[in-house]
Amino acid sequence: MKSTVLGYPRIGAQRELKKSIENFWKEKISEEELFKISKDVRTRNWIIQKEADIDMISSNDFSHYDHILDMCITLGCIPERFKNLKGLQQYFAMARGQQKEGLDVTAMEMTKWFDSNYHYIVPEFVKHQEFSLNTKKIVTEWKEALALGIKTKPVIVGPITFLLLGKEKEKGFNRLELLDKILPVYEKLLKEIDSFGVEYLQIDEPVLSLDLSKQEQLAIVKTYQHFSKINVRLKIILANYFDCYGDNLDVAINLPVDVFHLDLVRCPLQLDDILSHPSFSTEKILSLGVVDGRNIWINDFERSLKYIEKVTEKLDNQHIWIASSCSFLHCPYDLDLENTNKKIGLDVKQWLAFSKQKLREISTLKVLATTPGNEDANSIFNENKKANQNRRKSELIHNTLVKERIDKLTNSDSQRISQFSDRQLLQKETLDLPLFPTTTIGSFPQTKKIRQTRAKLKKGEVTQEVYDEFIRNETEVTIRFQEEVGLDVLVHGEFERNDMVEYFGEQLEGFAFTQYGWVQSYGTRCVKPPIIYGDVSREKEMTVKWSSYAQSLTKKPVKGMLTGPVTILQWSFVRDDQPRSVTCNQIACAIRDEVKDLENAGLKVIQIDEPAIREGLPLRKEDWKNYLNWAVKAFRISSSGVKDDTQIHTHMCYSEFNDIIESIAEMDADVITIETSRSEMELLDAFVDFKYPNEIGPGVYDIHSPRVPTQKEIENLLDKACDLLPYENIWVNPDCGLKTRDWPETKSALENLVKSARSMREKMFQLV
Ligand code: THG
Ligand code: ZN
Repeated sequence: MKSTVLGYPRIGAQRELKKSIENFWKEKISEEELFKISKDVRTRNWIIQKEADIDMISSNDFSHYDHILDMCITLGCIPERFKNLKGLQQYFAMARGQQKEGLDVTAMEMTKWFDSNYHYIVPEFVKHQEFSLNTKKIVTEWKEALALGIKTKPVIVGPITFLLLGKEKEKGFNRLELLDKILPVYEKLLKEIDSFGVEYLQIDEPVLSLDLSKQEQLAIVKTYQHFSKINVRLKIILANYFDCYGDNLDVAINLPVDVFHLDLVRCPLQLDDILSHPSFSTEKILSLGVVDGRNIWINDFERSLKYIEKVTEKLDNQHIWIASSCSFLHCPYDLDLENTNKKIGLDVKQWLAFSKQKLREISTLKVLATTPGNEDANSIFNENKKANQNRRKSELIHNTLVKERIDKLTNSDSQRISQFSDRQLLQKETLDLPLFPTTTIGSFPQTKKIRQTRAKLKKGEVTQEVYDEFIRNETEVTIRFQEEVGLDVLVHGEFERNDMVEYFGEQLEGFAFTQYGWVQSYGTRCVKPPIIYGDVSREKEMTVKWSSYAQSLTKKPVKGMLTGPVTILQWSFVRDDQPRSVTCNQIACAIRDEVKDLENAGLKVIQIDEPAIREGLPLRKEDWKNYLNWAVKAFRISSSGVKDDTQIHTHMCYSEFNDIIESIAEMDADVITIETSRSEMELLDAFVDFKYPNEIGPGVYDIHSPRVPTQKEIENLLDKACDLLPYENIWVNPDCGLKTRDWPETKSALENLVKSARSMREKMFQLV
């Protein structure tokens, strides 16, 4: 029996890597210094895993930005516009675009990694795509670990996942047709790392958790048959995670691979399916993903051991591995860093395990399964059992008032008073906005000063009064800025907030939150997901103070800014002891009360962001309907308590809308702003085909890149949007919040945005 982990977080326990890369971008440190830090991060990760008695430790799970981007480099899948660049400069230009040294290239697209809050860079394919092998990263990391005495298993993304997660940038071909071109490159890769003495190679094919077509399944078969015929000694671990093999099981179980990994957290039922499958083979190793890589609760040892026992009836110990369900990329580093205080009490802490603690869980499970008499392991087992028992019974978790309110919800709680067309007329009167109204998505640059001041408040180095005065000032400056630039619907800038989910989590009951529980979201950007451990309620107003202060400064309408229930749910670590839908309704009621308080405080426009509604979709289509039903309903519960002339906005990003457009329409927000610029408005198609009736703000520039869009570029996009949608319904706004941008580029970009809206208005006057 072996213990194994599919991948480890890579941002650094203290976010060292994040900070170094950002310093490298600012030219504060050299490439050499950056590489030294990244090597430290890898080294520490390997040593931590070794010290926790993990037998099979990954390499190439590290990344300076994203592992799919790394795979693009490994396979020489580099879009033409980056061809003149080299090394790290090329790498980061692909990730973020570049607008310096005479170059002006846009970044590659980014999108959500399955149903997680991680974003990957989308590979770009052209019809005559060529691939070429670059093993530098894989080999370097393998050798580095070897120098520490650790023989790692390199992790790569498999060809089918790589192709399917990418995108055709030209018409007239299907990316799967590139398989014949990409396989020889993978073959070379296998041969080369085999020559170094690599014993196991983990090939990730999480697309096996999706509904695959016959053709896609055949491509999988072809790929792994091809690999099995290559003359190498190395053994292949096929890793699927995030859901069952499902309809792909018949195909997958017959693949000629050496190790077959199962995510038993997301899909425990598949274990029986596999053990009783006619093609089940006692020759293959089963890697049992029993320790959750997507959540932070301690393992239930009793349950995990039951799974393992079941397998030991069919397989000898040599053919069983105990594993994480997926990579720990989605878990924070180390619970030991957390002090217990009011944020995370001792009670809650004993129920939690982060990456480092989960390593120990995996190796303990192995000991429990192989040497049942081991005393240390047994005392850990007893502790684990006790903690799980007292969690089930804990009074911290249950709030009768909340449960009663959820039970009493009726249909009228998720229904606006009048239909959209009537509301639209009333809102036009109340708000008196021009054609092509301009707005932003909510946040303005979170400068270093702001982050530092917040950190000082937390450390007690400034008083609440000084902090509030500081935020008041920032807010006022931002209101004046927006007035000067000429925006129509203003925002307060969200300077008082850390993160759009963390901020609410901190103020709601039933949430705990961490100090160092960072998880990579994209590139160097991290989030600190709150932990929902109990029934959720709102004890007091959360946002009214700052929103109404901002409104008091200006005659223009200010938008109140809230995060929607589905997004709060999706971006938190959620309880696993009740259905997600129940937790979501509890959050929805809390947000509903906040919406009403904002309305009472005089805010006429209120935005309830739901950027995560799409990523919450189950991976398999058969489960979609149920999810969309409760998710849309939760949004409507949160948004339906207001008067007709209060304008409800929502915002979404990183989403393909085609397959959920009906549900988006059912959300019935008066205005939706969406991310569309990186795809050149392609994402609008869904709204057009559906004849989406409500107002819509297709994002006109990509805020993830420091690049400033020209007025012409923005106008072109707006022209495109006007070709597609009724112009009276179009809003003009960036793709997303401006939190990660600096002021100078924000100013130039918004000036261009307002100019282009004005120019559009003139054009329309000339037309009519
Ligand atoms: N919050 C949460 N999840 C998200 C987003 C968010 N997922 C999708 C999208 N937005 C991802 N985007 C970002 C954008 C910015 C940051 C994180 C995710 C960010 N993080 C700061 C950093 O890493 O420097 C840390 C924030 C802080 O200092 O508190 O800026 O908005 N939950
Ligand atoms: Zn957004």
